[in-house]
Amino acid sequence: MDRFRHTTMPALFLWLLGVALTSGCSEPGEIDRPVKTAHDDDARGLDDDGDGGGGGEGSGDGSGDGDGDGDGDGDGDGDSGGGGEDTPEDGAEVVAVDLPTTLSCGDTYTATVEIRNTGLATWTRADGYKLGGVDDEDPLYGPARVLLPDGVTVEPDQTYMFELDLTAPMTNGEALTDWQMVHEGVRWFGETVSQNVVITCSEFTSCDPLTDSSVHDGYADKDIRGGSFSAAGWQTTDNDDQIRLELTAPIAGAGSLEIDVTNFDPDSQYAGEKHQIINMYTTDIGSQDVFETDEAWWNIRTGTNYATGFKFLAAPNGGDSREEGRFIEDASWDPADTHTFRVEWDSAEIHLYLDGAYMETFGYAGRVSPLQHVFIGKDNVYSGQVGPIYSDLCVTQSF
Ligand SMILES: [Ca+2]
Repeated sequence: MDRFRHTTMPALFLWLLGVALTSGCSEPGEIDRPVKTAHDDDARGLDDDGDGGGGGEGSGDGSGDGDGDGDGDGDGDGDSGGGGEDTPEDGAEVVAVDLPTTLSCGDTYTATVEIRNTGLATWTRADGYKLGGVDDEDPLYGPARVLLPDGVTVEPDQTYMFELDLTAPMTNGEALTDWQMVHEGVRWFGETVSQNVVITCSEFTSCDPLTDSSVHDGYADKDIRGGSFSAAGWQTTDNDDQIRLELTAPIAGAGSLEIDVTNFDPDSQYAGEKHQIINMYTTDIGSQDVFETDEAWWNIRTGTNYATGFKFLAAPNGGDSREEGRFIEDASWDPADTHTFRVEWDSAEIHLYLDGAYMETFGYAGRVSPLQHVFIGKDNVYSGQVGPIYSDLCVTQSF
């Protein structure tokens, strides 16, 4: 849950300390920055008419072409101005800002930017007035456009407070979020507000007791194929049964997976030479199709080939990179016992533990693809083992 906690900073200090206001004062700057929208190409020629907005009414109408593509209307305003007025058609000044200076990985912060309309035109959604991400991108806000609600009009000298949910990526670093008013397809205008946001990631663990079908924090998807849930966990009842969990964020760096297994009985449950019962992969393919790719994975494999033991396999980068080893082939597994499998990895090595005891280390360097998909019961290479009950899955991402 930690990763969902907001890191907040007082709005006022952001305004005083961190927020850089740039661009013109008396004459809101017209920045000849391409506006990459469907309306862009047709309207670019209008950039010239900024000072020409002498006739208030006429130019107001002209702005309507932010919706459409006819730039003929707009050009009509172009050189006809010169009414002695300095007030531009489109003008804006920043009144108040609440942008975060720090965010934790994955956190969302509802930021606000309040803008005053210092131009002659009235802002509406239909006329294409928006708060725009400078350079048509924002690392914390995908669309790079914040729209006015339908029906809202911002008359000259009125202010409007835009709200935008900024979400930090799942990597350490810094992100520049910067915003300016845009008359879509016509021009960018007014003051720019910008803030460099420091993003810090701390270790977090995403757990699923595997007692029902719900998707838990930290997971984006839970694909259940067969088996049965109970308070004890999820049990395979057929050798096709599988749960595939997709982590919300791929684990590019260090991490671990831990899971409990009960009712594990090699003597009665092995139905084939090989079953891969606990696995992680980069993608949801989970089969040998990934051997020729740069995928990373690891497997816990059981089956008649391994007597009462199991095999551990780990590949940092495609099939040729895998290492594997056999373990405890003389084990006696009391089905009433609960066994804990734990796999830990970092950028150099991957380690296996069983019931808290260290078992093995393989090299895991050269991994270019992150681990994101967990397969329980079986992957898509071999059939599953019928009978084990899996519970208390926890995946930890470190940074
Ligand atoms: Ca930007």
